[in-house]
Amino acid sequence: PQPIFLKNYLPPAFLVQQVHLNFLLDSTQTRVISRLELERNPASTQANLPLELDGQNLKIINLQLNGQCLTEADYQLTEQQLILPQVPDSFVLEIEVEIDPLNNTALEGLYQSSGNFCTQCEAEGFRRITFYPDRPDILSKFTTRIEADKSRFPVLLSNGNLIAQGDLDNGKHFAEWQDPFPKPAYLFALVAGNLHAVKDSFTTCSGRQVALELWVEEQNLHKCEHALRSLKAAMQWDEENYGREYDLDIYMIVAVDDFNMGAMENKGLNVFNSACVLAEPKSETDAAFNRVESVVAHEYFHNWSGNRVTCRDWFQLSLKEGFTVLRDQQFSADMNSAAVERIQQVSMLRTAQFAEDAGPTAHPVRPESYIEINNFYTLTIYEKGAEVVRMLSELLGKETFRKGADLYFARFDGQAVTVDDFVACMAEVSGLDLSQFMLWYSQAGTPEVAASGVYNPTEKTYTLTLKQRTPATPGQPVKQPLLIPIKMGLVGAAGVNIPMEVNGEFWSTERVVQLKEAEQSFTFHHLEAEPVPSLLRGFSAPVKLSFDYSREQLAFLMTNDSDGFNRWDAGQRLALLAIQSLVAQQQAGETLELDPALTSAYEKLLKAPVSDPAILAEMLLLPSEAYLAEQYEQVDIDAIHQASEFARTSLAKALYAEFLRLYQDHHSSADWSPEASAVAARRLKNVCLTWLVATEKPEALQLAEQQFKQANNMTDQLAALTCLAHAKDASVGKEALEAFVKQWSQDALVMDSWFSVQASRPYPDALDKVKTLQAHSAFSMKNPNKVRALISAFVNQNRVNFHAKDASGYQFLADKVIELNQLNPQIASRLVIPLTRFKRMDKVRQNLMKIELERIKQEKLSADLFEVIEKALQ
Ligand code: HT7
Ligand code: ZN
Repeated sequence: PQPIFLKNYLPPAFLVQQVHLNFLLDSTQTRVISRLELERNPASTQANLPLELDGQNLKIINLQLNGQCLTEADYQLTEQQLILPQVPDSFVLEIEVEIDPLNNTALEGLYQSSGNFCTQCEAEGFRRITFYPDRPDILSKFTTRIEADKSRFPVLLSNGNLIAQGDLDNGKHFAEWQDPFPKPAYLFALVAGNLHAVKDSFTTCSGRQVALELWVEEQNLHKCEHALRSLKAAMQWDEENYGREYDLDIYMIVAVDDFNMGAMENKGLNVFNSACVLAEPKSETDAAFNRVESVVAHEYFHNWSGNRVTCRDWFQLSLKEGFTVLRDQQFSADMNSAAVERIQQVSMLRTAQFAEDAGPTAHPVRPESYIEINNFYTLTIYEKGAEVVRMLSELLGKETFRKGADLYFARFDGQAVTVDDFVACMAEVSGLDLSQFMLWYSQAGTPEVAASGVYNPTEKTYTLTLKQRTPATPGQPVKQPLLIPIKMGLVGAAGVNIPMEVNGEFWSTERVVQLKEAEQSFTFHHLEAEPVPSLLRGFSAPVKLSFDYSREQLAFLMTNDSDGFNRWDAGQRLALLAIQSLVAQQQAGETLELDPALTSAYEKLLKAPVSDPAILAEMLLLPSEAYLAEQYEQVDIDAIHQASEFARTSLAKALYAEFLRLYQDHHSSADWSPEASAVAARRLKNVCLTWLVATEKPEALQLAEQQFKQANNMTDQLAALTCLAHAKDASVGKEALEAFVKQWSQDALVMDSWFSVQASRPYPDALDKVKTLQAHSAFSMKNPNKVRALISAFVNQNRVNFHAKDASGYQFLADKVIELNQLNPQIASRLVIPLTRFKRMDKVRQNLMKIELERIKQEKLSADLFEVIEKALQ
C-alpha cells in the first residue's frame, strides 16, 4: 500500500449534482443501483481528466452512460477503482452492483448486525456499497429507495425525509428517503430491520417541531429514555451556546450491537454502538450514563461542525473532530461538575494521548500523510485536536471565540473546508496573528515546559522562567517553539491569589501568559513573601509542565489553589513523588517506606468537611500505573506495579477508619437517583470501598459482598463485583461472578463488564481466564465490543500481566491480531498498538515484543495493520 500526501491534494475532476440510490436488500446478494448526475468541476486544475470512481469488493452487473450500456472496452477496473477515460462534460451514469452484507465482517459499508442491515461509511465505506467519488469534498443531494422483505425488515430508514413508502409483491415493501442537504458520501446511512422506536419531539428556537426517534431492538426499549433526554439537552445547548439550530424535520438514532467505534453522525440518521446510547440504572453504571450523554451530544453537534461544514480531505479530520470534542466537553461541563469533567478528560489525555505522541505512531493533529485513514481516528486527532481548539478559546476569550465560530459557520455553510479556514476566522475576529499557533496542527509530540521561580527578598520580586522544548518524533527531528497559553496565578501565604504586577503592568489575580519563545521570564513585583505559583490552571495547554515544588508547596496548593483542576493536580504531583520514591526503593532492593507527607495529605482530605464529594472522589484516586509509566524514559513495569500496590495498601491500612466513615456517610439504600449529588455520593462511596478492600480485611470484603447483594443499580453492583473479583484470593470473587452472569447473561452490554472485570484482574491467573472466556457463548471475535471487553481490557487494563516476562501476553495478543487481520482490520490495528510501544521497555521485553511484531508481519496484512507494524519496526 502507498501513502497519500496532503501536499498532493487536487480539487475533484467531477462533481456529483444528484445521486439516486436503489437498494434491493438481500443478506448475501444485495443489489445497489445508483444513478449519478455528473459534471466536470469548473474549479478543477486540469482539463479532460478521466472519471475515477472508488469501489471495493463490488460485482458489476450493469453500467450505462446516458442510457447506453458500457462494455469492458469502455472502462478500466482495478482493485480500488473504476475508471472511465472518455466521458462528456455532463452526463448521467447508472451503475448496478452486487454486494454481500452478511459476510462483511469489517463492518464498513453495508453489513448485518443481529440480522438487521446497517451502514458505516466514514471514512471510506461508501465505496464498498457502490462506485462513487468517495471523498469528502464532493457534496451531493441523495435520494434513497430501499426495498426489502416486509416481515424480516419492517423498518426501512435513510437520511433526510421520508417521501414515499408502500407494499410490493412477494411480501416485500419499500421506502424512499430524500435528503435536501448536499452531503459527502461518508454521511450516507441506511438501516433496515426489525426495530422499535421510542419517540419524542423538540421545538427549535425558531419554533419548528423536530421529530426525535430512537430505534432499538425490542428488548432494549426500556433503555432509551436517557439518550433522548440527552439529545434534547444537546439541541437546546447548541442553540444557546453556539446559535446552532437543527435543520431537518426528523432526527433518528439507531442502536446496533456490532460497531467499530462509538457512533456515527450520518445526516439525520445517526448509527450508534449500543454501548453509547442505551442506559438504564439497573444495568448501566453512572459512567455509562455519562458516556451516553456525551456521545449523543457529540454526534448531534456534528450536524453543524462536520455535516453543514465538512472537511475538504481526511487530513483535515480534526477540523470536525477536535472542534466537536471540545463542544461535547463544554456541554458535559455545563451538565455536570465542570472540574470533575476536566480532571477526567486530562487524566485520559495525559496517559493515553501523551503515550501516543511519544510512540511510533505519533502524528500531528493535521497529519501530512497516511496509508489507511482508519488508523487516524486517534486520540491525537480527537483529544489533542480539542485541546488545540480550547487553546484558541483561551487566547481569544469566550466571547470573541464565539464570534469566530459564528463567522466560520456562516462563511462555510455547505462547504468542505480546511483547518486554515477555521483558524483564519478566529484570527479575523480577534485581530490576533495566529501564524505561530498553526504549529500545533503540524508538529507532533508533547511539548515540555520547564518552569522555575526565584524570589528576591530584597527586591521583593519573583521571577518565573518558562522554557519549552518538544521532543523529536518519527519524521520530525527538529521542532519550533509553540505559542503556549499558560493560565496562572500566584498564591500567597494566606492561601489567596495575589494581584500580579509585571513591569508596571497590572495583571489581576489570574492571567493567560503567552509563552512564544524557547525561553521567557516574567518578573512580578511588590511581593512581600515568596508566592507559590499555580501554573497551567485548568490544564490550559496540552503540555508536560514541570516545576520543582516542595512537598509542602504541593500540600498547600492541594487545599488553597482557587483552581479546582490545579488542586487535584497538586495532589497527583504529591502522590507521584511518593510513588516514584517507592519505585526507586524497590529498584534498589530497599525496604519500602511510604512518604508520610502523602499519608498526612490524604488524612487531611478525609477528615475535612466534604464540600464537593465528586471532586473529593477524584482527589482520592492515586495516579494510574499507565500514567506513572509515562513519567519514565525507561519503564520498569514490575517496580511501578509493586510501588503502586504498596502505596495503595499502606494508605488503606493507615486510614481505614476514615475511609470506612466516609463510605458509611455516603452509602444509601434509597432509590437510585440520576441527580448529580447522588452520582457523586455513589462515586465517593465506591472509591472508598476500593480503598477498604485493598487491605484484604475480611470485614472489608464482607462489606463488598453485602453491597453486591443489596445493590439496586449497576454502579454499586459492578464496583462491589470488581472489588471481590480483584481480591488476591481468586476464590473470593467466584460466587459473585457466578451470580452476576446468572443475573445478566441475556444482556450483552452487562456481559461486556463481566468480561472486563475478569480480564483486568491484576494477578497472573488473568490470562488463562481470558483464554477460557473466549469460548463463552456471549463472546465473539466478530463483535468489536466483545473484543474490547475481553482482549483490550487484558492488554490495556492489566499492564503488569500483559507485560509478563514469559511473553505469554505478547504471544496471546499477536495471535488475536492475526485472527482479526482477516475479520476486522480496523479493530486489529487498534488492538496491536500496545505491542508497538516497546521503546521504553527493558531490553528483554523489547526483544520479546519485536519477535511478536515480526511474526504478525509474516501474514498477508491489511493496509491498516501494515501501516502500524511498519511504523513500529522502522
Ligand atoms: N465521525 C465518526 C467516526 C466513525 C468512524 C470512523 C472510522 C470507522 C468507523 C467509524 N465509526 C464512526 C464518529 C465520531 O467522531 O463522531
Ligand atoms: Zn466525531
